[in-house]
Amino acid sequence: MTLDALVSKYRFETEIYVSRPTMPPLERFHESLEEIWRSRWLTNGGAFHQRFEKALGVYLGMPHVNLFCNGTIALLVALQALRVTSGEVITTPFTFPATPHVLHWNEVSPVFCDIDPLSFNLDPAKIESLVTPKTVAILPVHVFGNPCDVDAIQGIADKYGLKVIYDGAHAFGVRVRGRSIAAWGDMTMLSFHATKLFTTVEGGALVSSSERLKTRIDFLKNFGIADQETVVAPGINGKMNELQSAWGLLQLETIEKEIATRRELTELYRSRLEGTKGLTLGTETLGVDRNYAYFPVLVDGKRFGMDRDRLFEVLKLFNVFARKYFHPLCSHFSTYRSLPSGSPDRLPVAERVAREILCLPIYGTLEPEHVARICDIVRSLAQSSPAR
Ligand code: T4K
Repeated sequence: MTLDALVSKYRFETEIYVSRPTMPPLERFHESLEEIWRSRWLTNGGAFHQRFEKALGVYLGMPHVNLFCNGTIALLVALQALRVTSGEVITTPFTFPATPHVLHWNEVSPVFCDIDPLSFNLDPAKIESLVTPKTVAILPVHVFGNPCDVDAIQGIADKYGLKVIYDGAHAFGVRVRGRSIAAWGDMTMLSFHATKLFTTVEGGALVSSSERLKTRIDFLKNFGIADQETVVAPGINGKMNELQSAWGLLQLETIEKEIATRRELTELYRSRLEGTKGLTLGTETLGVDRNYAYFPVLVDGKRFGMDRDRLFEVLKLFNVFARKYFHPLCSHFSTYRSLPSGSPDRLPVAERVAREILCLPIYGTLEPEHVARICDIVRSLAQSSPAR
């Protein structure tokens, strides 16, 4: 079949995006808004903020949570709280720009480390050779919600006395051996951006097991203010407001259903795409409760019949807007290009994954028939490699 014939057979009427936010029931949010209107309390640790922070800690099974206006500011503050403000930090180039940028803003030099070809996370076997006397911390990312090798990373951190701050922007609700993913490392950042599995429109959190850190972060995210006449640290404004917190409380009621729905969609994708020549699908890891936040595939252009960039463009003709998370690598950005650790020959796996990765649409309101149709499109393109 020609590409035109395939397009007229399978094209979606409306755009299918990589992600769509889960909205709370409007009438329930309206009730929260009425409460906010009555109280006229909009931010600065109001009643909804207090309730959400507590409820989130209970959901995660973690004692200390600090809510934030977004994940990036949360990560920025995490480094300040742990006094990671000079030297070098080992991190991944296969991530969203926020990860290395918070290091840059804290005057820390990122040292890029290559990734594992299956999990797309920092390869622990390659971390140790990058440790120098200047190294102060490791900043790994649980990419697409796949847990990093937390035991190996902690082993290296303990050996060299390094802090570990996890960028868990994608990892909401993930559990490893029955415990929240946020139980590992000195601190974990979660993002609640609109495109995330769990959202508060914009928003984020820091999660730790330390009461001392929780208190310090509470100061740092509120200008360092201890009381009306005392400022104890050079803080910033990182506060989550009451509307976001009310939204978050409602999201907690539906998050398990959202994860279950995405799991079903993931299984459908897998059953329909398994065995497609040139496509590599992710795998399940023993002992991990996943969150199914993303559905990434690797496209081997030669075997599939067209490369990732062509597939990305052709899918748009069908109204399917997949995303190349994360291409280009952060090590290619002008700010980091001159770093020796960012040289492509030192990051062969990350370079290949960034060339081949494609995230297909997944979200709770995506219909199973839509997933089936996306799979039909991808399989037809693979089989026929049609010319227009
Ligand atoms: N670390 C990592 C590893 C991250 O991935 C991120 C954020 C962060 C740190 C920083 O956390 P935050 O400071 O953001 O809390 C999106 C998000 O903006 C970003 O939060 C996220 N990672 C990244 C993976 O994805 P874009 O540039 O792809 O967003 P955008 O606007 O193109 O949205 C993607 C699709 O989602 C759209 O095509 C349609 C749909 N969409 C989007 C929005 C904003 C909606 O349906 N509704 C919406 O309101 O970055």
